[in-house]
Amino acid sequence: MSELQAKYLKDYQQSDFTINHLSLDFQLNIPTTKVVAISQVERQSKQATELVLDGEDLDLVSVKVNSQPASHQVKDKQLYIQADLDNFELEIITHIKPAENTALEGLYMSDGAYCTQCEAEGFRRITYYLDRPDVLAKFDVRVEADKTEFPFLLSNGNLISSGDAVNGRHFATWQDPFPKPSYLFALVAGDFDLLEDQFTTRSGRDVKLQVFVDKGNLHKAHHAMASLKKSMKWDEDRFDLEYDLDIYMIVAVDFFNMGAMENKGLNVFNTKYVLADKESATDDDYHGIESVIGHEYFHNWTGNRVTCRDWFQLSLKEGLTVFRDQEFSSDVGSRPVNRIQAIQVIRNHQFAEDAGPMAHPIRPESVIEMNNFYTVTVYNKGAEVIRMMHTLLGEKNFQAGMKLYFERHDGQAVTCDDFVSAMEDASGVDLQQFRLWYSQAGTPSVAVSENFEDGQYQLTLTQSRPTVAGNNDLPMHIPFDVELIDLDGKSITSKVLNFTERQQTFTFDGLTQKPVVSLLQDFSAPVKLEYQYEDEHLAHLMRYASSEVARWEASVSLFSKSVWDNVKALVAGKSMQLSDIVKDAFKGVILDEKLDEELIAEIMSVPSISALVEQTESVDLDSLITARSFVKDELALACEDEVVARYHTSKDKDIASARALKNECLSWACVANEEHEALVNAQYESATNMTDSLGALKVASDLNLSNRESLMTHFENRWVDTPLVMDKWFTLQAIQDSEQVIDKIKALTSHKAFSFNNPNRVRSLIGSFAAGNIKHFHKSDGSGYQYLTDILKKMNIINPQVAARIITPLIQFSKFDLARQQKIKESLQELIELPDLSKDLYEKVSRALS
Ligand code: B3K
Ligand code: ZN
Repeated sequence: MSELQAKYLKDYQQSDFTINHLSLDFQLNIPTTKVVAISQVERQSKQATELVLDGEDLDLVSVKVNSQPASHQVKDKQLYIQADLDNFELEIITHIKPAENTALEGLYMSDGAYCTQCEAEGFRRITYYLDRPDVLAKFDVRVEADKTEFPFLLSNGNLISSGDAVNGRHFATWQDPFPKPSYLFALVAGDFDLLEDQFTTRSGRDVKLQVFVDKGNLHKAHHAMASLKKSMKWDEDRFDLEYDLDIYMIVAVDFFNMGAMENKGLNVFNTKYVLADKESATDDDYHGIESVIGHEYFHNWTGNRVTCRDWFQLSLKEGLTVFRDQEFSSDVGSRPVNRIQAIQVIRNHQFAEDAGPMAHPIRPESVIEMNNFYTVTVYNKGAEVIRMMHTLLGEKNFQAGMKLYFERHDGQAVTCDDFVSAMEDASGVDLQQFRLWYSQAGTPSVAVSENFEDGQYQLTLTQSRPTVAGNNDLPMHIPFDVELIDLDGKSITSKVLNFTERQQTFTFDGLTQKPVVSLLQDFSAPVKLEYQYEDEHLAHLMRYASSEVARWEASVSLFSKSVWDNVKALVAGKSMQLSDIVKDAFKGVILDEKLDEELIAEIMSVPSISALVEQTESVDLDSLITARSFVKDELALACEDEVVARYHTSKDKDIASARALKNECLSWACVANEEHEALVNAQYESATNMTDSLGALKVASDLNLSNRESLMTHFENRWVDTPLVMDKWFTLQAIQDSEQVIDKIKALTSHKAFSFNNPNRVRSLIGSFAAGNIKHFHKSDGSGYQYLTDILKKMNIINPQVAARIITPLIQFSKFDLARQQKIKESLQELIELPDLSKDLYEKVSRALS
């Protein structure tokens, strides 16, 4: 049971031993692969006489110290070796079984190719090692495998030699000149199509670029390659950072637990974030690929050159790298649209995590299974924390801070505090109070009140935080961006307030009339706002706020307020209604010729049910669903002529923003009147790209139009052999509004394109049902919960990481009624009693039940 014990940040200690060089030799074979690991070990503390290494699911063959068999013992997934020496060579031979590894951690098979995933603690499934990020070694790797089956043998760094071996086998040796922790190790062996290109860094070094994809997919690798070159150039221009090896490889595999992995010089990617052509990938897919390719590339400096001291510091590399990829996407694309999407992740997902049993600060203090902490809190709230520092320091000081950070820490494994100190020292800005963002969990709330008298406008801000275990209740440093707008829509002033006390009043003088205020512009801090808006006020902001993000923000508030007003009406037994102010505000946006089409599309894609659930403490789900449908229907009816007209004007433009708007218009048109179904058919039939065909199909499916079945069948037949496209089809099936949806999903798990062993498939069918079909997942009879529980029991054995991801909607139950909560708890109880419950699920389920 000791592995179910939490580990604590406060217990961190340096390792008694370090390893400065590791040579690995892989004899790749099925069923048994042999791994020889030779470490050069250095003792750091004279008192230490025993070296303790991590290892899991390994068959230990031998242990030698300085070429002599060494006394050792294996206990609780650790290997204890007697070692009363300051320096020695340790040789360990292990046997592993990659084809049986369905957890996809360590060395495993994806569609006949060997590949690895070592972050966070997967390297210990390859050999016994000091598997912790603060032990940095230079790696030499020799890989040997059958030559015909596995023509490409890849690892980190530079290729040193290759050639034939006996019995139709061949080998390659690789050397990585940069010391690295074990989590950045990678190995790939397989048969691929290869796209090659090159990039000349600004100091004039030539870097070979390679993208490896499954046979037959070469034509889908070009966007990934272009994105890589764009990322390399951007990091030089904006962050003054250049690539450091002679080669950069990306391998796309279909079996992958996450999006991608930044292994030094050899990134392994989920095919979802590499493969794209116009026919099979949507504009969103293209955007996702560019941003994930960027993200992994940017890790080369923020993560690889400077890494984490321990896993509690994960946000050091992830928060910072998400901030960097968001800035990349904003510099090369639309800044407001990228910002809107980032804000939605925080509001709709991170706030939910913060309000649920897995709430943790961006630097967690205790962890049972590290893989459970690759979260929206560590990543996305972490990025917001970096963004706030950027706001407080400004671009110039922020870049000076980055420079100082690299000067001080290149080649080291450091802490979040080291990063903040570099920012502080380079800028002279005091970040002492700001550091609370790293240690306090939970979402702060800011209550706003205002007063206008004699030309003076006063804004009083009061901050509070929910009680979360381990939190001290100290006020935070919140950069609070406001704009004051006059009644004619002209901007009076706009500034970032330094809000540092529990309550603070800010005064604006010399006004002639009471202004309309735009609060927390650009979402300048990840906080909740408490402010009583009037419809007129929001409609004014939708029209006149200088910031496009603020205009979108006002539309979200206006739509949400309309829904909540109608929920109240329902509960009071009154009839629902929607004011002309709301209808006119949306109509105004749809007719606006000057606004970016993608922004209009964002405004039209009004908050989902789950986004609305996040805005409240407790929810009457049935009333919420009714009220939301009412508001959406009324809006669509009021704007029917305008959306049909706008549909036709954007219909034939070959740009992503026009396609986004067109698809929103199509959906609104069909909500207003099913007669527009003809437009859906026409668009589906004439589509020349996936954005258009999926857009039409989604409208037919979401609204249950009469053409739904025929279009779904056509799409299935067309794409049944293209897994990533089938994922889109599985998702539409999973989120449909049908009383039979669970039976349909059950039947689809036997579809020839589905496999429980493939995380993308499981997420697209089961994950989307639980997270995206609120109405049927939370059906009051508990059938949704029971179905997910059955799947979780199965996935607990096949792939614990995937199980622990898709359980999220089941543990975030605090807002639902007691009858639903009771049913959920019964399901969780069933899980906690499983005899072979993984650490991953144990941590989440036990926190949810306690
Ligand atoms: N660092 C990896 C994530 C590893 C997840 C391990 N469970 C991808 C990324 O954030 O870039
Ligand atoms: Zn990352």
